[in-house]
Amino acid sequence: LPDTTRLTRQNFPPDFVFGVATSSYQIEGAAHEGGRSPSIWDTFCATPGKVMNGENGDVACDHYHRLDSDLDLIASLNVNAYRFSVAWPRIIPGGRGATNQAGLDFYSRLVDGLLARDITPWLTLYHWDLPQVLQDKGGWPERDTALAFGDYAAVVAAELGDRVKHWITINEPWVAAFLGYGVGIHAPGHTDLAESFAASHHLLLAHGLGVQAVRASVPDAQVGITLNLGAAYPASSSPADEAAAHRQDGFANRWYLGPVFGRGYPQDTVDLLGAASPQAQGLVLPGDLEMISSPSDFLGVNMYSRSVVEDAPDNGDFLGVKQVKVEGSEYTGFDWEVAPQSLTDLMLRLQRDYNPAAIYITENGATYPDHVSPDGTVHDTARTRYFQQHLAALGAAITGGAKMAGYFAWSLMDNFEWAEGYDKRFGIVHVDFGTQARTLKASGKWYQDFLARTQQSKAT
Ligand code: GBH
Repeated sequence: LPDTTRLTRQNFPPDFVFGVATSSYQIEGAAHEGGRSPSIWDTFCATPGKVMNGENGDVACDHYHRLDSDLDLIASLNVNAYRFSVAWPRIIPGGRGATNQAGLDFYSRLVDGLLARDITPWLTLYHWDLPQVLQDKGGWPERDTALAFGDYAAVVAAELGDRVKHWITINEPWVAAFLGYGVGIHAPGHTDLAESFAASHHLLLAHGLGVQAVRASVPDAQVGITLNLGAAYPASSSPADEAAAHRQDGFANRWYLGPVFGRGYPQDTVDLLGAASPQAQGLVLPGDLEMISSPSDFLGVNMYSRSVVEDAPDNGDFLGVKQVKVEGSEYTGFDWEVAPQSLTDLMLRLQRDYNPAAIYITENGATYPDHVSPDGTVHDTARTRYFQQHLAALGAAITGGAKMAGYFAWSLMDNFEWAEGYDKRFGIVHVDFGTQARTLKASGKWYQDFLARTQQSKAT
């Protein structure tokens, strides 16, 4: 890797987009205001034992009430772009049907505020806050949920498409499907493998319907999906471990990349799933794969780590792999390995195998136990180093021929970290959840300076 500390904005193409990212339930709060109906995360948080310390997103960063000052905060970072998500239960509280003007107005103000500050809005339509009313009818394992998503996408596109030109349909279908319906550590907390693969098919179908809906009303839109991807490596060079890494790659990466890029589901993973596969369940209807592979303009990738696996044939699940810790590697607060070289590897592999028109890193970041010093700042040198190393790795991917077009740091500010509540902090801005005070961390200062040296046209 190049010397990471010397990295400047000049190491990246002039039109390369730099931003920060958030999501609705993680920052907005105002969960019971403005006509918003409950989402599956409100329900999940209210279920004892599901979220650390019984915490929830009722208040979160109170962003809903602090929009203007948060917009100024974003602008102070010198970013070109801001990635946020729209809360479906604010827009269509009934899941389907009537729209809620207060919800539309909030995002309209957000978008106008960004444009007024010369920041490009990047809108994610679904970052896990499914209206509870749709879960009551079965949620993502039901095909109807994908159809409802298409209608919702059309509403948001009609309302904001005159000003928003960058659209992400679904954030991380793997997480929504597998953690939500398979292992149950995310909402709605179900533990059924077949359900989780039904959900994954309908989330992908929703992506295709979303692409079509956005294109129909915003002809000049750029649309794509965001996948959480992580390169999979074998723990040893034994054929058994190599095969385990290939299975892991099928489950985590190829299962989503294949359909999105028009190759269908990977047969090796279909075979492993047996009766739990969407095919065996009879859920893949004629036309679905065409819809899912509707041409998109970019691939969004959330990258945090890699996986290193060994063969574990007796571990009792369909995959038969075991994640191993790598001796001598650094790990972040979630026990995720810091593996920047794997970002280069992953990007080059995506370009080679799928040839996307453009790739954006739509999330990358790290959690550490931050300590606030007496002067109120957080000297998070490990987080700064993490960003530097991953940006350098991105530079290497560009040099190697990957069509990298942008990078969004996760996250603008500390926020509600799902099942971990407020315990795990990913922000480049510290949030005191007692007072809601925002304080730039050292990593945020570094990013701000890195981008300031380089301010350029934000026309993209
Ligand atoms: C993102 O998900 C979310 O989009 C975002 O809302 C969230 O705040 C952020 O991450 C931080 O958690 O166990 O070492 O193999 C990321 C989800 C993280 C899931 C990495 C897979 C595997 C790492 N992914 N994880 S490892």
